[in-house]
Amino acid sequence: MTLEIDVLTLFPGMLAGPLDESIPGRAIARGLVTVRVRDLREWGIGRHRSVDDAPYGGGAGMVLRPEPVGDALDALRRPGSTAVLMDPAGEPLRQSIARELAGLEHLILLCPRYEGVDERVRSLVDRELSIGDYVLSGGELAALVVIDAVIRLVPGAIEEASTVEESFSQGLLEYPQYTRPAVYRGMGVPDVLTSGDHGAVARWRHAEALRRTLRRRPDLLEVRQLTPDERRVVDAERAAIDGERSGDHVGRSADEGAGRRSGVDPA
Ligand code: JBZ
Repeated sequence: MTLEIDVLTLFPGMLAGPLDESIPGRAIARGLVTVRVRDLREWGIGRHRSVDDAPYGGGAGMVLRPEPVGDALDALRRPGSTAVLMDPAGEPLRQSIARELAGLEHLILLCPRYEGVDERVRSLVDRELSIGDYVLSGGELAALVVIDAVIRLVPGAIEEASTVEESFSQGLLEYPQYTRPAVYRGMGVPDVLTSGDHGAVARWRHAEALRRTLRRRPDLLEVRQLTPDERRVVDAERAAIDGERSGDHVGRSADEGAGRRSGVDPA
């Protein structure tokens, strides 16, 4: 069964490139997913196919009118469709939502422009999603993020091995990856990776994923039940972190290069 996605946008050209390439491009070419990009202006009002108007009550900018959106949804919806409004006030996208969407048969992604949609449009959709807390000019890039996250989860879109590894490390950051050369600008490769001991490699990678997650995204560990082995790794790393903070630590740990140095966001 193929997942069908309709994207409603005033800028159809923004969608084409990214969907032609790489994993989405291949999944679409193989017929695992169908993506149709529809110009909202098809449902614009009057001779000028108008889609926006000034906000009641005044204020800067324009608002996406409800009628083109309502008519477009009426035209595209069928039993089993899920209509999603991309909006900064939507539910933050996460992997479990991507998994839900990947199991649907028909997804309609509505991409607003201007200052956003008329409030009454919210009652016409099934859910509202946001890809994160930064300001975008419109919903197209957000919809592309949703499409990419969803398409990878459609059976056959990526190598089965990748999804198995992903489920093993569910909710953790990735372990460090290395490839040739063995020494790059004086930096070597951890010995365990060239040891040929596959069990040791797997244990090291899992421990590294846990350590990195603890240092960079401790929030991810709070919602994760740890096995006794995992608990030992995390406790040891937490002790190491405490040692570094108390000032007896010299030099840099392997993982502090790019991360945040305090819990305070300077923005
Ligand atoms: C989104 C005007 O349309 C917009 C503007 C910002 C924006 C979206 C749509 S969707 N931000 C997000 O996913 O956070």
